[in-house]
Amino acid sequence: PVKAAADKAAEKARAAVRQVAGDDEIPGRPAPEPPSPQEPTRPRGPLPPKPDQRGPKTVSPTGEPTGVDPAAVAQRGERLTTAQGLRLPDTDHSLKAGPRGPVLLQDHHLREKITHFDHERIPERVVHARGAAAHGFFQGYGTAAHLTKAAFLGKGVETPVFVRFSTVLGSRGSSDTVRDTRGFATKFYTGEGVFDLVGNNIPVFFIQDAIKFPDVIHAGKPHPDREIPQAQSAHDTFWDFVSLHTEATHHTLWNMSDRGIPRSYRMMEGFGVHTFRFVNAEGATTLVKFHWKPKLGVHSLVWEEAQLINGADPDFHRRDLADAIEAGAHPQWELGVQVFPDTPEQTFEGIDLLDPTKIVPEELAPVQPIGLLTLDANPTNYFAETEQVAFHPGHLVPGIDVTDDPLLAGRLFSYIDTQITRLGGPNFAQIPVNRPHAPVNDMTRDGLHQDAVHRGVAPYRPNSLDGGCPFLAGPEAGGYVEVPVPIAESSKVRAAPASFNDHFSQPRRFWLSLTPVEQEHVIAAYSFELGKCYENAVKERALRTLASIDPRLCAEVAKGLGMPVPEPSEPPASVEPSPALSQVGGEWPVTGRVVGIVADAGSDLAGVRALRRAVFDADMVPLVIAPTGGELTDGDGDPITVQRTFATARSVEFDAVLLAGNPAPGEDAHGARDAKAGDGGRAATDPRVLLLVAEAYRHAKAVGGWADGEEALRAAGVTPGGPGVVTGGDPADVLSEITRLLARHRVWDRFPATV
Ligand code: HDE
Repeated sequence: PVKAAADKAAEKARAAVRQVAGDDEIPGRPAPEPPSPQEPTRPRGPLPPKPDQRGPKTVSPTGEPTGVDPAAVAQRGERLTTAQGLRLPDTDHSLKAGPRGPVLLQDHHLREKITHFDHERIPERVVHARGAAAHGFFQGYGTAAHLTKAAFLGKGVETPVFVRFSTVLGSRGSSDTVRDTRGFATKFYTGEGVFDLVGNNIPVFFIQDAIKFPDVIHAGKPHPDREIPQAQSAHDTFWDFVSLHTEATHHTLWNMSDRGIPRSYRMMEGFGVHTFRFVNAEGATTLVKFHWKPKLGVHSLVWEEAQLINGADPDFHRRDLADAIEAGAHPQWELGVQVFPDTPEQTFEGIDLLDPTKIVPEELAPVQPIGLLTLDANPTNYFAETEQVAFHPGHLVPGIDVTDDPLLAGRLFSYIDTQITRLGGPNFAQIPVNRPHAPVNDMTRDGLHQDAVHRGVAPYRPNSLDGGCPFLAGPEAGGYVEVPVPIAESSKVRAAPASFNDHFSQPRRFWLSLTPVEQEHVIAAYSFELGKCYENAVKERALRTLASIDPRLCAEVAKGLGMPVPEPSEPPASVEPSPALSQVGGEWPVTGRVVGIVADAGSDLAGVRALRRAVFDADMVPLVIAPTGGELTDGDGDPITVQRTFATARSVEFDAVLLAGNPAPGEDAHGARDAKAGDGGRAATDPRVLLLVAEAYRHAKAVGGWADGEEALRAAGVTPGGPGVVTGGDPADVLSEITRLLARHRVWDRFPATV
């Protein structure tokens, strides 16, 4: 009877197909004349599912946006259940033969719970393992409309995005503020499909050809024998590789500059690195380089600060991003493009646009703003979103195409491959964070972790059984057509163009574009990193590459290493600086800057209250630091909540530090106060406060105080009236000067310092 029912159902289904297709014949059966049915020519939806094909009601069909909240799949109802929805009375005890007896194999809940746990981890990304991400939206300005038909760049078009920032070398659990390149990957969920801009905070790359990627990464990752050091380039194998492989010189110099230690993800530039190709509605093409410009300016840590943070708060960047978004200080970047004519040479002012170790100075090709990115929501679940997001430079939309940059070509191959390993199969586009918001109607089927219950019987083309669907889309229907770029006649070779041999002119330009303070930091960084190497041959070779960048850079680093100054491998090139490459100069919004206010029970708490309000009014974050946790009270106004204690605060957390004064110096205000907290010590003499102030000063941060707050400044060795040291009687005046200083990020005149 089962078979009879199945046959009947199959016959019914065939009849339904015949009815819908308007055709009596089924392919695969002996066909009378005329032969197989013609492919339908007019679009029509796929056949309705037959009763025997209907799967369970699915929550995530690929295709049309479902509006189904993925959270509902994870957690529904108020009772604890198994993964199958069975309600549970107990999840704390294994099923045993008596309270002291052996655990029974039949405990299916124990097995499910532990087995799932055993499989909770997935392989971390081979590079960019440590990241932090946020949701947001992108608004096109329409200013690129004459260059590209990409709809999401149209005027006023708003597109949801997900952005993941990352370090490159470290493992998932490594520290945020290591010296490294940062990833800046953006997923645009456009109406025409997903567009991924998978960029970095450094505009050039170590290698010119993807085939060398395993080499550079093997050299940068920890040594394979002991697996140290973690998340950094200060070791022999990295310097061995980059000194032998001089095309890495430019990227390495950027890493050794302040760009290698950003203050915040919110204060980083982003770059597409490769040259891309825009295509407009008429089919005309231009070559472009993508830039993200942060509204808060480009700012960095100083090296000692970065190292301290790695211990004090390894999640510094992650926390900073999440806190800012939660506080409503939504970070923004303007997307811009440098535009170059699409000539057969693919060069601009002599610079090879296919060489990813080269930039085009902004003075030669200004960055033209084309849209605005705002990050306004933190992920709900780190694993589901930040970990499982899958970027790929080959996720493109009509209007944006790739070029023949050999590094990009390899990436187009690599990213999809890595996702298959990392995310356990080819269906990673069905993971909620990766789902396109445009309708998906592909013909891929099955595979591990298939979430969709596909309808129809014909996932192939051409077909007649599913009405010929899905239908192809020409350019007029939004189809993606590769630009028919002519290929120069040539022969098959393993070779690079001659222009790729210039490895030093651009590093020299970068060096010459930095201010003296920034150059000091570069010298200190090379001295530190090479100082961590053991092999003299490696250090000597690295010094030779520095000699080809600049004799002073080389001499200063050689001095730090206690080594002779070598001859350059080639004489320094004659190039013009590009002032746009310097981070020093200019004033920027102070939004989200953290102002530490040190106070104790005897301080001018009315002043602290007013100061906190003023800091908030300036869109900054006040954090009160007191001897102990709890509240500071003086009986006059609201109690002041203590956010940091002398034990938990470290200077690196603050952009500026202010010391609240005692309103009546000389008197024993402490005794007179109703102090519930903060009785644990005196700010002016506590060694932890003195360290806080001394470090903030050494790191060229604005510091100050009012009333007798000066006492602690002096005790910390900081002279009131010195650069960036603000004192006065009125906290409001002190704050307004501090705010002015913060707009410039650091008190630059305090350098050069030994940091
Ligand atoms: Fe990547 N890169 N990459 N890369 N890359 C990955 O993909 C790779 C390169 C970049 O937050 C991996 O999903 C090759 C340049 C970012 O998830 C992997 C080559 C640039 C991210 C991979 C490069 C980048 C990655 C590891 C040389 C700047 C993190 C996990 C041909 C333009 C994305 C993954 C995220 C991640 C391969 C070079 C940026 C293995 C083969 C140049 C921001 O597929």
